[in-house]
Amino acid sequence: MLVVGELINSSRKAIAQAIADRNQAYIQDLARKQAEAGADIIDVNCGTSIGEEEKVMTWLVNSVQEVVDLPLCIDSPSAEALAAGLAAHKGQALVNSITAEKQRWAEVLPLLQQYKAKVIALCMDDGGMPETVADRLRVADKLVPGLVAAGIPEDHIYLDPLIKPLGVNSQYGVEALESVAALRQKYPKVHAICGLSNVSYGLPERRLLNRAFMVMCLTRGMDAFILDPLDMPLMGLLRAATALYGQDEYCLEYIAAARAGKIKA
Ligand code: THG
Repeated sequence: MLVVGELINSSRKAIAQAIADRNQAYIQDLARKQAEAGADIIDVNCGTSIGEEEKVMTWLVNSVQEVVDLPLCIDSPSAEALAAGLAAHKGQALVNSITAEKQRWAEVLPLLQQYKAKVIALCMDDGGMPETVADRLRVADKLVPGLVAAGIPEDHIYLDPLIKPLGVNSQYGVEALESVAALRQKYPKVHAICGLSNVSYGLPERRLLNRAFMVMCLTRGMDAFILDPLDMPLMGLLRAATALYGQDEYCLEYIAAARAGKIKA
C-alpha cells in the first residue's frame, strides 16, 4: 500500500500562511511528522500561490527533502510549477497529475520523459469530470496506452478515478468503487490512487466517511491513497485492511507498525 501524505497543501490555511511567511520550520515539521506516521511519499502543493508557484514549489521541494529521505508527490495545476519542482527534486518523483486534456497532456508528458517520473493520471479529458464508470474507462483507454506508447512503464502509472462528494449524489461512492474495480481489471499492472477526503466533502464527521471509504476502496483494488497520515485511526485501519486483503506477507508491516506504536486499537 502506498501512502501519500496530503498535509502540505496550500488549500489549508496553516500552509498558505506558512508559505506566505516562508516558515520553513513549520513545513519541515509537518514533513517529518507525516514520514514518522508512515507516509511513503509527501505531497507538496502550492496551487494557491498564484503568480509565484514556481518559486514556492522549488522552496517546498528543497525544504521537505532537506529533512525527510522520501520522494515527493509534486502536485500542481501549473506545468511550470511541476517543472520547477521536478528540477529541484532528488530521486524519483510522483507527478500530480496528467490528464487526457489536450493541453495538459502536451505540457506534462515531456516532463515525465525528461525526469523518468511516476505519474498520477486523472480520469478526465476535455469533456470534463467523469460521471460514470464507463466515462472513466473510456478516458483510461486514452491515458494508459498513450503513456505506455510514450515510454512510461505501466507500473509507474497511478490512475485516479476522481472521487466526488457523496453529499452531492448518494451514488458517487459506489460509482467510484466500481470504477476502481473496472480499472484494475482492465489494467492490472497499473495502480489506482485517490484523494480520500473528497468523498466526505460537505458532510459531518468527515473522518468517519474517509476511513470507511478507504477500507472499501482497498477491497476493490485501490493500492495507493492521498490521505492525512496523522489520522491514527485511519492509518490503523489501513494497515489492518491491507493485511486482511492479503497484501502484507506474514502481517509484517502490521506487526511492525503496532510494535512501533504507530497504530493502536
Ligand atoms: N487526487 C489527486 N490529487 C489531489 C486530490 C485528489 N490533491 C489534492 C487533494 N485531492 C488531496 N489533498 C488534500 C489535502 C488537504 C486536504 C484535503 C485534501 C485538507 N482539507 C481540509 C478539509 O477538507 O477540511 C481543508 C481545510 C483546512 O484545513 O484548511 O486538509 O483527489 N490526484
